Amino acid sequence: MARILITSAIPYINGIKHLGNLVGSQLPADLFARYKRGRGDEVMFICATDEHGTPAELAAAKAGQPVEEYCADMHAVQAELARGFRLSFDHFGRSSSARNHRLTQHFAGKLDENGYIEERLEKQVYSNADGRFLPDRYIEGTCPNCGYERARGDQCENCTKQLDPTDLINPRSAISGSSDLEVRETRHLYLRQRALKDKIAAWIDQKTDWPLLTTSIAKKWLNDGEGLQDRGITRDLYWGVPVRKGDQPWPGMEGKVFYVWFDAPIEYIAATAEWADANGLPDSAWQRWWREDMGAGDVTYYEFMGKDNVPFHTLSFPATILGSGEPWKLVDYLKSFNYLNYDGGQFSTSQGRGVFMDQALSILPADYWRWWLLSHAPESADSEFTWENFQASVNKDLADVLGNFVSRVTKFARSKFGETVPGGGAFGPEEAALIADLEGRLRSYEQHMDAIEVRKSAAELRAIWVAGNEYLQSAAPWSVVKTDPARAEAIVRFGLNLIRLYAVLSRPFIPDASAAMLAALGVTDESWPGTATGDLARALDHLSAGHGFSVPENLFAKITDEERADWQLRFSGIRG
Ligand code: B3M
Ligand code: ZN
Repeated sequence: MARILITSAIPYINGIKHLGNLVGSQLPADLFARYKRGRGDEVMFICATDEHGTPAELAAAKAGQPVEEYCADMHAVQAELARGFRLSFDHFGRSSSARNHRLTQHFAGKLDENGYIEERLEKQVYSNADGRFLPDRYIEGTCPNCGYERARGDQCENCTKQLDPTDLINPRSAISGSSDLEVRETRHLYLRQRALKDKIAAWIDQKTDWPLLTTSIAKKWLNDGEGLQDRGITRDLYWGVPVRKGDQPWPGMEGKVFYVWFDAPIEYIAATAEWADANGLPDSAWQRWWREDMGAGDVTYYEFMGKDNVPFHTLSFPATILGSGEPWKLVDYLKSFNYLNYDGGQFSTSQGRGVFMDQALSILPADYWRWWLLSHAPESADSEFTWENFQASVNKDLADVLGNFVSRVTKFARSKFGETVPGGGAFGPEEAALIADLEGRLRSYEQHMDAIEVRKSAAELRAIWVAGNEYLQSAAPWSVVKTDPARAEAIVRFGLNLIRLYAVLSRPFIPDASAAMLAALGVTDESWPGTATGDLARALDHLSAGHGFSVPENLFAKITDEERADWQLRFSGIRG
């Protein structure tokens, strides 16, 4: 039994995520976690909310809530949506947890001890009216290049020129609108990533099996232009992990917090500790996943994320771990995704464009979305959600292929032989031929799943469903029953066994439908077929004569043209 650690990028707290976010990390991570559990591996699947930073503070202010309260509420909302999508996290933590505070401070202390932290004096804009330093993008003013009046301190959106806040004409705070600004000096801690460059480069060079998308991004940031830069890891904010050296104060850093991207990946570890705490387990229970000296030597660690998060996970987080000099687990395989677009444009959280997780579940069950999103995952390139394509895939793959197979087999069986598995006849050459075909398909399905080739896995699973339909069509029990009822019983028995196999194999993609299929068959044995000769044939001879079953309620309803048109209109604009 292998030990598999899986983390999904942790969604930011400042709002409900859209389907593009979902398919870029949490959903494929869940697919993989369910698959590995199905194969009998020991899995630890971790996610959390990413709660610190200015966007959280601003979202809370906009909601008129204290930031602690806002984050607690939004965490509950996101946790509920994760349950709605059947995301099977072992723990869904919070980066604002006490565990993450302590671990983040611990890492910073170790990095300092090892000489990887440097203090720098900087100049930054301070807003007297807001009583705080302003990050560059929260300063607005007129662009010196094009005259656009709402240019941001880091860049003009209109002419794309990169700016410094001091370049702006009539600068003002984007928070309060106040122009009572001044430049003040402030001290910050920098992580000396350049000093760790060789170690990081050597580590990345070993990762010859990583997806091209991952390594190309990592190498670009490592080598292009000026290459890997030292990184400021503190901020003058209220909301975050207070800057401390382990459990000691950090002189000169009073009132400052760590940068959100410094503490966020550490939360993968902290959330596993939160899992142990929540289950009343000792530290050794989470440490055996994360500490090489505590048993994590045989753990294989997989990370899932969108492409924009790759530099932080291939350079910054490894810099934190390597620089600590402690035997923490580094990622073994990093699966990254391109973007999912929405109906001719981009999904956008700030503009409310697209379908968001709560809206999706309000119109259709999770499986419909899971199937479409995973079978169209943006792996080799960006992909696009259109309502036409969604309707076509759901209707074809789920309703016409899988749903129809289950319904035809169970309804025919009930009408001819009642609601128990018929025992007559024997399996013959047609069943043997299908088993041989499925044997090959199953091996390739497993290979694609092991390699986290999400689209290829979905295509192979669909082919496995199609093979069952073709078998049924050619075995034609509805004709055979007239001349050779015993043979028809054998076909029906084989068909019912196929439903069980499909439930097991489809579970990572469509867990609810899979559970409904197993419940209809009255079976609890969900074990994945073995890979030895004869194992698949045995798995398809599982249900014996006399075993009761029922016809499941329509597994998948087709999406009608009216529904599609209605949703297309409802989700065409901007979310209010
Ligand atoms: N929260 C970015 C995002 O929400 C960020 C991921 C953190 S992973 C440690 O897309
Ligand atoms: Zn401009």
